[in-house]
Amino acid sequence: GTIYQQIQVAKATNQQILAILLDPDKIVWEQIPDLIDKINQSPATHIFIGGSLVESRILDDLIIRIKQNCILPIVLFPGHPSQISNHADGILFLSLLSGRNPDYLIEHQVKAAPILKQSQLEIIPTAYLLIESGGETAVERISKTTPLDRNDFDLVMATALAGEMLGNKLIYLEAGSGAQKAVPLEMIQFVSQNTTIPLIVGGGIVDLQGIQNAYQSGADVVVIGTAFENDINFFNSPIK
Ligand code: 1GP
Repeated sequence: GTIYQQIQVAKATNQQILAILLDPDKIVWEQIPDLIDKINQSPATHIFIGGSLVESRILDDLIIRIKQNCILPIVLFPGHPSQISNHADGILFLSLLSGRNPDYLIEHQVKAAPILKQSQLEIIPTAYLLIESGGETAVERISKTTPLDRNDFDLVMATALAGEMLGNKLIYLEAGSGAQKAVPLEMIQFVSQNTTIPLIVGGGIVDLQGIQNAYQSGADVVVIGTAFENDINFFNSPIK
């Protein structure tokens, strides 16, 4: 089936989808064999690839290299239309609905659409919501948008609901890579109870307990970037 069907099945049967986010700019080429070994030994079900300032040639090379030794689906998580690679399996076609910058709401999508039309990538429209997380994150800086107040559950829920009504297939609650504070668990719960499409949660999750807490609160997909990047033995550590 498609990546999206897989996520839907997982949601319906309470299985946990775990994505490891790799930023091509932060990868040390010599360490890739080790990195792939650790990913293969981990509970990860998907690899997301993205970063703020990725060049497309590095992107292609990295995906080709990963696919030599890893069968997990590779999903692009782009910050810009230049970050598209036909070597991936799918792409989160993001619209940053938390912000009011037209570039990230529709302009980049208009630029990307003809390129995506020529590709074989599975396109997964995703309502992308940046939640305030205790300090400025790269998403906030680069998109020049204000994150949603982490205490304003009603506004976050209304934004997520609008995303669903617009026809998006996923909702992504994002604290931002390396966030000081992850998305509040009560917010995950509130949004998951009031929407029907699968929910992705990521940003600032630093331990295995944090991953479990997100699932228990209603996340269908959890994304881990920085914690694994900082320690490739992250998934071997026992739950504290
Ligand atoms: C960022 O949600 C992802 O877009 C993952 O964040 O790097 O903090 O795990 P971390």
